[in-house]
Amino acid sequence: MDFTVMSYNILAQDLLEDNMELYRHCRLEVLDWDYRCNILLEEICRWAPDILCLQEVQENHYDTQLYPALTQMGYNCAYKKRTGNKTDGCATCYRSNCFSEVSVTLLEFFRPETELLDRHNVGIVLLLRPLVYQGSKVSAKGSLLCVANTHLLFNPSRGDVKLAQLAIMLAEIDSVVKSWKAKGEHCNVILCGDFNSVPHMPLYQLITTGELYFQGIPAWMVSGQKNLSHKTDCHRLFAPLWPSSLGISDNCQYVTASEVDESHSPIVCPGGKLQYSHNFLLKLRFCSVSCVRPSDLQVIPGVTDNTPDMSSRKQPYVQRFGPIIRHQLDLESIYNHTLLDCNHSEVTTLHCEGGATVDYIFYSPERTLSSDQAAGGKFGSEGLKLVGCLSLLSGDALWSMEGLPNHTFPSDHLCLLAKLRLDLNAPS
Ligand code: KL2
Repeated sequence: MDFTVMSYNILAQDLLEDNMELYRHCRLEVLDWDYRCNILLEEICRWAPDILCLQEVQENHYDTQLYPALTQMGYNCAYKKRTGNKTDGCATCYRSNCFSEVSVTLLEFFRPETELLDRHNVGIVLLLRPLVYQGSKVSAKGSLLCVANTHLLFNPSRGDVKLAQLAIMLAEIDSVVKSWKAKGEHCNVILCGDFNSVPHMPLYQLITTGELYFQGIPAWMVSGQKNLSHKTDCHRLFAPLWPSSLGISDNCQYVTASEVDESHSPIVCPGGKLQYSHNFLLKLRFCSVSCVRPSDLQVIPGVTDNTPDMSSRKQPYVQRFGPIIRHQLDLESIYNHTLLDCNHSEVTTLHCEGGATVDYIFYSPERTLSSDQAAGGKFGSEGLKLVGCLSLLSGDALWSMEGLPNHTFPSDHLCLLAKLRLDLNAPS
């Protein structure tokens, strides 16, 4: 079964009006909501994705224009507005003749009891089962599809918050996948949205490699949106990134109360001082980041020209207790962030202050089964096969059409669109 997924930040009108200086280059008519809304719906109609993940969906526009139009086009929709006083949120829609809904979770990243999680971003995790048509008979069949959609915090200097928001998202996906695995069903994952982070930087690395060594990294570096290395008061990341009371492990999995790793939590001593365990403090002594020197480091003879002693990293406990966050989902990006000419970077968003890739569709890629699994009687393959995707454009190409938004593209983001193949005979 082939199906298409679109991820699209449609630029909420209230955010556009709050940040008008970003759209100085635009003709006024392309900033008008009704004008943009028409082009947007035309664009969705043209590509007719089977699954549609939208960000920056303003609640009043969703209620009065988008929801009615999308329903008319055959979509079922889930919507989650941001908490706090912002007026937009995320919407995930799917064609009701392609999928049936198994479950939906609306996630809020704002956690009043966790100081770090004080921002009002949200996410949606939807579990879908493909509908298969055989003659006139329709049946729900084949592997489940977990579709997660989010818009992470924008603030370029708060990578620590972005990582914690991502961890909540990953923990929710993990728990859906695990609970179905326990029932013997395999579940493929699609994670998409606006991550406000650029390719190959730490947040992206965590998603695509399943692992991030974060100790000592400056918070701005996590997303890489802006180089803030000139700031002297820059905040760095130290373990633990979030308190164990959040209920999420450094494997980005929910932990039950009995599993909470006490070694991470400091003991509060009389007088309010925090006391950390010996093991926890050992983790902080050596970190790879302390061996990486900034290229513009001022040379002080005998001090900054000394070569860091990498042999100290060979000490066994450095590997065993390194402050690392991980996740167990196997995720790959649909786009590789360079255009086919190899000379230009893809951009997914562009305005006066520049262009970048911050939007992604990640998916569970097809992996060939090991001979053991094959011998165990499993046939077919797990994972999704990438059939194709809609090309993005370079910043130069977009500036040659007056930047974003313009008469063709109604948002300051482009849509991402992928066609994927699901093996309906996959082992379950
Ligand atoms: O980068 V975005 O646009 O994914 O396209 O996500 C945020 C920004 C969105 C939601 O908070 O609003 C935009 N400067 C530029 N853009 C901003 C700012 C800002 N100070 N604040 C919010 N946004």
